[in-house]
Amino acid sequence: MREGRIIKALSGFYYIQTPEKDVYQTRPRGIFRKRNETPLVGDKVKFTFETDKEGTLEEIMPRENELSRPSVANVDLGFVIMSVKDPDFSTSLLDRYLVSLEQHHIRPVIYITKTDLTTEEEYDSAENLAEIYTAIGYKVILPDQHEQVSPATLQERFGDLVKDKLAVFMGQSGAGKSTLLNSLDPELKLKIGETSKSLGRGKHTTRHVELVPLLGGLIADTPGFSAIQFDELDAKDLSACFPEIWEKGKDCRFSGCIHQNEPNCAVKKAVEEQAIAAFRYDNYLSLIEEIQNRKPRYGKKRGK
Ligand SMILES: Nc1nc2c(ncn2[C@@H]2O[C@H](COP(=O)(O)OP(=O)(O)OP(=O)(O)O)[C@@H](O)[C@H]2O)c(=O)[nH]1
Ligand SMILES: [Mg+2]
Ligand SMILES: [Zn+2]
Repeated sequence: MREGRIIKALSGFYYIQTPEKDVYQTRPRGIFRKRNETPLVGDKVKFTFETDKEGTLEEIMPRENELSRPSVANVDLGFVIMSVKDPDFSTSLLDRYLVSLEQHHIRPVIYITKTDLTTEEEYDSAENLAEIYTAIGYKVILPDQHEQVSPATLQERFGDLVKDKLAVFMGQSGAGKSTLLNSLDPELKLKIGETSKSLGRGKHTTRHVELVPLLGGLIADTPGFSAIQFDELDAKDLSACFPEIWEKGKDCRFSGCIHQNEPNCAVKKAVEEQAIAAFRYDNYLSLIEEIQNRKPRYGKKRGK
């Protein structure tokens, strides 16, 4: 029995990389299907091998965490890749990605792409947003407006962030996830797609999750998505996914305050005093309402 990590899942095969960097193409044992258990990219696993290329996936080690969109296990770091335009920047979408990571206690990093396409004014507003999110406590990477992209400058920018970690790149289709990975390592030659000019949307070029060795760790390129559901999140737990709201919420009159309609709410006061950005609070409120209006789910969580 050998140990490794699933780096790719495709057409019923699981590709397992060993610590020595050998890759085996494996089929899972029937027992996984019987138990309704699906191996995920990122899983640490045990496998047996028949040849030096093929084998059988025998056992999945316990997971530290599990993201469902993108579908990856044992994630240390989530890069939210947001384009300033094509597709347009949306704080409401950004906040949804952040919540989906915060919910799983995965550290988010915000990376802004396509700054080369901006006017001065658009770049200024991107800088302004970067400042707001930095003040909240997030690491934000905002490239210069007209910089020469090279693997060396990018590697310097990422520094040791990814070293020994499993990171995922997540974001809308067309945001530039695969492009950024190719810029980090031109050997990768990941497929990239045009953004539709008329719709300003990406074309879902990346179709499966794949881990690539980069910057001393592993990074997952993932298919773009913008629909995020929060089926597992209760209204009372949402404020923990907004660090600045969580912090101010400690001073609320009621201990169970969800900062919606309660009197003497320290969060609402902070918004009035502009200590919390109004758009962040608005995004928080829309999510609270979405959760409150969610249809109750019956029965067990559906297996995938
Ligand atoms: N001008 C400019 N174009 C970019 C930049 N990054 C990506 N693009 C373009 O944006 C389009 C989409 O890029 P992709 O890397 O395929 O986007 P993706 O996020 O991987 O998209 P999916 O795989 O569909 O999720 C391509 O035409 C890229 O050339 C950038 O920094 N500047
Ligand atoms: Mg892609
Ligand atoms: Zn409150």
